[in-house]
Amino acid sequence: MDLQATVLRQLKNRREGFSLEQPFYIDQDYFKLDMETIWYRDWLFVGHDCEIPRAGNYFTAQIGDYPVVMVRGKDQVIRAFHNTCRHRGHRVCTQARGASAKLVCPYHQWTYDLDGSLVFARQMGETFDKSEFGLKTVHCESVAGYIFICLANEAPDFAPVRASIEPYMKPHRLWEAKVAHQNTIIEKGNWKLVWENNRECYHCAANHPELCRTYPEAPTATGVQGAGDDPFIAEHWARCEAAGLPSEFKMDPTGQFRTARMPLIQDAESYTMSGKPAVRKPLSSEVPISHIGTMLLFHYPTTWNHILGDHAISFRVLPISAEETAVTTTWLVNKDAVEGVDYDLEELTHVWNMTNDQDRSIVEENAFGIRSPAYEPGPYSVGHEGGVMQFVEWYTTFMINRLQGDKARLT
Ligand code: 3BY
Ligand code: FES
Ligand code: FE
Repeated sequence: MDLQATVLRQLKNRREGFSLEQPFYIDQDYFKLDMETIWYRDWLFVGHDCEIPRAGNYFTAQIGDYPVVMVRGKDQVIRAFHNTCRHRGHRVCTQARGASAKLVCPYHQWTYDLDGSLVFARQMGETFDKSEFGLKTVHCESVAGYIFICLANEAPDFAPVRASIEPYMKPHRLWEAKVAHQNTIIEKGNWKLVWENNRECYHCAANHPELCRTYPEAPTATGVQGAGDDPFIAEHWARCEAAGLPSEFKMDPTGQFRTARMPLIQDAESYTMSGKPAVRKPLSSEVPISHIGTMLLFHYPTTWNHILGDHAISFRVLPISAEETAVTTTWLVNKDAVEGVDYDLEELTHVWNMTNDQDRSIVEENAFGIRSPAYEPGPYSVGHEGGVMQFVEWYTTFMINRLQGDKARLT
């Protein structure tokens, strides 16, 4: 039986409000289908402009089977390329990041300009035409300090993403921030389990003592109902919007991305144990007030974010296999903030390092239980897990639309 037809049937007959069936979380072929249908075709957040502040700075990423490299050109434009040499395919950039006037393949030193064009290939004969062998480009867009790429030949329209993210993110000036810290953890669970766990705070009180000092566990903060009837959130939005900071909950009609500025608990300003700012210099000079809470930005399938007054934290999800996912966390601060003077790195990173580790353990135990032949889809809490239901709904609809579209094209 053809896999696509099976998956389509399972998704269409899915019991609404329930978790997915087992193979969606553990099966290699289902994973491959996720990669081909979502990851190789849609926009993915890969990193920040400020990770490559100067011409020749680059960083690499592995998206399923595709090694890619993002590089800032002499014209300051950020471009993305397939990181596979046009000679015999060696990875051109073998490090996680670096700086170089040209990109030189270590195998036989074919040399590419920062715009991807091949400028040097030793002794390839008179008739060799360098212009035919530039690095293959990957669609690349930078918005308010966030770099998105798309591996498809034809990328979906990026304009709606830009229009939604830009006004919310711009006041925070993240394109000129500084990376204070970055780490990557591997969670032994399917990428959808990482997301499902992230999309609810039903688990927070019992699992995240550090985060719960400042982040509200109420579903209004994490879910998709916006302010609900919470006057505290409505007041927060009114105050922030009056100060020129777009804040109201806004979700794209497809459900793929959304923004909202949520208040933290009581007087908390930052994700520290005390709730006080971890960084003495505010993140952005364009934010005129304090106590702005956390700007939440979600874009499926790669990123969730918290932007605070004193720092920002981005999270990048990249699947490794059916049961392994890499989560990269980046802490951004004002570019002039000095470690040890304006902030203490341990204080800045403590809460989310703890929270990430707790979430990793949850995801891994969840994956363990799902591997059991006794597992069957279970019901989400409507009150607390609306965000998870929305994620699964997005996944299901997206897969059905794409798989049906592909079928229509083939017949
Ligand atoms: O990163 C987050 O925002 C989510 C929300 C609640 C739990 N989790 C850590
Ligand atoms: Fe890159 Fe030979 S494979 S130079
Ligand atoms: Fe959590």
